[in-house]
Formats: sequence, C-alpha cells, structure tokens
Amino acid sequence: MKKLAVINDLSGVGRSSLSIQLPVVSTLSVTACPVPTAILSSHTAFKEVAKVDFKDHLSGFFDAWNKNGFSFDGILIGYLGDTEEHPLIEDFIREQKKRNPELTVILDPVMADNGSLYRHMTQKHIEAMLSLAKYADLLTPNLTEAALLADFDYEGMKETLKDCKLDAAKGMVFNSLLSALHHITPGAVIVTGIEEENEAGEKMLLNVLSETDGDLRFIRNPRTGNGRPGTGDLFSAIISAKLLKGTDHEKACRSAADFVGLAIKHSEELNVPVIEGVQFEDLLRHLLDSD
Ligand code: PXL
Repeated sequence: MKKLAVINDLSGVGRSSLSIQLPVVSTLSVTACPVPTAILSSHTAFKEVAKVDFKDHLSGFFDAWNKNGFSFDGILIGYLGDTEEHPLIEDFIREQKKRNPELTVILDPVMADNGSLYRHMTQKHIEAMLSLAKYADLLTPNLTEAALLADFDYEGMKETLKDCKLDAAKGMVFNSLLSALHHITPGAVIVTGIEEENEAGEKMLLNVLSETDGDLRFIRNPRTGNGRPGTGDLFSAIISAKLLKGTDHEKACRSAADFVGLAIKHSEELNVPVIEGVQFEDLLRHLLDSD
C-alpha cells in the first residue's frame, strides 16, 4: 500500500487540515502518516482559539522516522504555523528523495483566502513558502495564495478575470500568473476554487491546471454553495492519494473537485454552519465510485 506523510495542523473543531485529510486518504486506500505542525482547539476562523506550536518537535519526528528507515511515496504539506518549520520540511524532503527518487511532493501553500492572509500569517510565511515550493511536484494555491506567491495584485486580477468573457482571454491572464508560478516551482500547478459565472449566469468553480510543459486545462464544476473552511484540505488530500495510485493530474483534479462540490451541497442542504466546514463523513463512499 502506498504511504503518504501528511504534514498539517491538527484542529479539534471545524473539519480542517488533518481532521479531514486522514479519513479521506484512508478511504482511498493509501496509508496516511500524520505530522502535526501545530495543535489547535479549532481552525482559526473561530473567535477563541488555543494554539500549541509543534515546531520544536518536528525535527525530532523527522529524525526518528529517518533513523527507523521509513520511506514514503508521497509527502503532502498544508498549514505551517511557524516559518521555522519550512526548512525542517525541506531537509526531510531531501532525505526522503534520496530513499525514493519517485517521491511525490504536494504543497498546498495554506496562507490566505479571499484576498487576505489568515490570522497569524505574515510576509515571512510567504517567503518561507517560496523556498519550500522549490521542492514541489504539485502546487495547489487558491487565487489569493497564487497572487501572493507570484507577487501579483489579487484584486486587479480578480476584476480582470471577471471582465474576460472568453476562455482565450482568461487563458492570457492565467498564462502570465502561471508562468510566474512555474519560476518558483519545478512542479505542476493547480490554481484552485476560482469563482465565476458561465454564459447562462450559473455560478461555477474553476480550477486551472498547468502542467510542467505549460499545457493549460480549465476544469469547471457547478458552484454548489459558499466556500467553507477545510475544502482546500479536502481537495489536496484527494488529489494526493489519487496521484500516488497512478491517476493523472487532470483526473485527480476532477475527482477532488467533484467530491468537494458534493460535500458543499450536502452541507448546505443540511444547514451545517459554514464555520463547521463540510459534512463529509457520510459521503466517503462516493470517493470509491471515482476510484
Ligand atoms: O483549511 C485551512 C486552514 C488550515 N488550518 C488552520 C486554519 C485554516 C483556515 O482557516 O485556520 C489552522
């Protein structure tokens, strides 16, 4: 069975990060090996949050894993609360790459959404993420994170995209953003969860996949509800497990987008409060349909 190291925070309430990624990876028959980067009472959108930093324990974790001779097929990286964690993860990737040259590194640069950095995130996090991106085989930023990493103006880009009626025009905007991102990572890039409207006025979510050879794919799904915490974590976990099982980027992206859409719709129908993320637990069997 393939083995995925999942480096992310453990948040007790709100269905984000490790809490949502571990069950999804297991359902897809990939062994998930968690490394907590921080332990929080809940994700940071809640008003009161108790946070325990785990950075001082990361090198001990990685050392023990390396000394035991553990080797992984993939490493998925998400929320990193402290910029001292990024170089430790880079060392771990270098060591693991020696053991398994086929290692797949998926970096979800969790830092920001809707034009703003998350609480506790700073310019230093952006710089540390730029360094870590050099090791990624796949980078999955949302539009805000992509703009921050490429030093593009998010609001300006969002406005321009809104005015682009044709995919050819959108392609020009994304080509310039993605060519900047391909300078910071050797991997493929998926810019995730871009909100748009189609010609019929229906709300859509667009994921833009750019392969390392520059091949650009627009992957669209109906928007089934408002954005919710943890959907990026869900998306990156499904893609990671699928990639380890040999699925290509485009198919993995479609499966992940379909499942996230389903989970948002289900949560809306059940009136799950947005802050509690997506109710995915009773949908896990749908992941097997696309397996
Ligand atoms: O799902 C993104 C995420 C992950 N981890 C923590 C967060 C958030 C978003 O708010 O606060 C701790």
